[in-house]
Amino acid sequence: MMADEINFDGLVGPTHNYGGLSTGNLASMQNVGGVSNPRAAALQGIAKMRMMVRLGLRQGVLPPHDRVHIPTLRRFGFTGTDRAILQQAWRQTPRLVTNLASASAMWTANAATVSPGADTADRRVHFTPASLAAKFHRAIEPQFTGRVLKCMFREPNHFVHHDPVPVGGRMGDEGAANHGRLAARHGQPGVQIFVYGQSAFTQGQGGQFDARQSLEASQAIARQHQLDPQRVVFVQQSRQAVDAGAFHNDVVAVTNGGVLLFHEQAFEDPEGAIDQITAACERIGVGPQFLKVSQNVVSLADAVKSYLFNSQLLSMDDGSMTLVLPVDASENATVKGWVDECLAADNPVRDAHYLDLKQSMRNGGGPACLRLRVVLDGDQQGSMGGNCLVDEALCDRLSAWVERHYREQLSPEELGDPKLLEESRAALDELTQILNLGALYEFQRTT
Ligand code: SUG
Repeated sequence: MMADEINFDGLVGPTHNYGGLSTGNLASMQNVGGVSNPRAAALQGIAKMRMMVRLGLRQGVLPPHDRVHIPTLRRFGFTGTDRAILQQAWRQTPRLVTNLASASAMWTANAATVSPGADTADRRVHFTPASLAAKFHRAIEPQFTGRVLKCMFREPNHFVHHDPVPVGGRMGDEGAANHGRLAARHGQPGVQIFVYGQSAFTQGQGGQFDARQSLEASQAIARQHQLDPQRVVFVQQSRQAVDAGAFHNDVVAVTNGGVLLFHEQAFEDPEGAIDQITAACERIGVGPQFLKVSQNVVSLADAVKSYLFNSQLLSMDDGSMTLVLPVDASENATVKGWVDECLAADNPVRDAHYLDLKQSMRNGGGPACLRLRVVLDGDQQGSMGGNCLVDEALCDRLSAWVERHYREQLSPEELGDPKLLEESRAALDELTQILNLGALYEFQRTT
């Protein structure tokens, strides 16, 4: 089957800020309280999409969520007009408002787990929105994510939408950030790799930070996506990596084609993982290539700081692969040295591009966090709703839209400002017209 991988990037929302909401994510913890630049953040994201288009790759976009999320404040007992609710909540419980103001839906690697039709028993593309149960500010995302995905991928002959995996305790699911796939080509049968932190039923974590992904949630997704168990591998994240700040596996590993690029300390049992993946790949006639980066060359600390492994590894038309990395990776001499050597070595990676994504990086979001990979054949692409496939003209329109609506400075103290809420809604209202998504947001339906 001929199919393309389309990377759907999350458009950064107008309330992008540094709330310090993600324990275990070192960048988020270190940058708490800083002044953000939502306009620069959104433009950096659009520049990434534009670069992908210029590389000849397929690119999509997902809209931001509505923040501050007033419907959730209503569920916390606040009543009155939206403006009054925000003001009261800000006076009584500002930390709740900060959580409901996060633009965290930009990191669409956490939006869902997606299985291409080449891997599923019914040949349809399966989507499960991530529950994001581990962090309150993210646990409010799946409902709207599900709505967006259903709106864009609405043809039931092609697409299946599942509910998020049930939550409670440690039953968390973080979506594609803890999921990889190896296949000869995107449209051909693949091996899916689910990377989990621990069983949800394990007592205690035994480490400094909580792992977010549970084994049972990963298994549930493999089951409901109707994957062939012979082509599914469950691999445990290493405790060391989680404690070093790899709160998602995509901070220390990335897959593409037949390649798994990973840090030596990414997995609890690296040899066991390689054996299992190799055996599963043999069943589909794929010889996997393991690009293992040793801790003597790049330490876990440098991997987490530079986000080397949070690069996008992309297949080009000529059969080679390209890395899209954060500029932070080029600022670390050891990491840059590794990339240079990798490009010269005997493997498919031939090119590297470094991008300034500093606004997102300060919250622990690199290039791979900002994208959700969806493999679609021609018919599936043809049936998509909305105007969410990106070309240069759409990048121009989106940039102009950002320039019109977004602030250049935002500090967490300003999140209770009703003017910010109004500005954000005006921006999102116009965006639904640009992306042709209809009345997607609750505020468009109730007013
Ligand atoms: O869930 N940061 C996000 C970063 C997500 C990165 N995604 C992947 N690795 N795929 C998180 O920790 C910080 C928000 C704040 O502190 O204001 C935040 O949510």
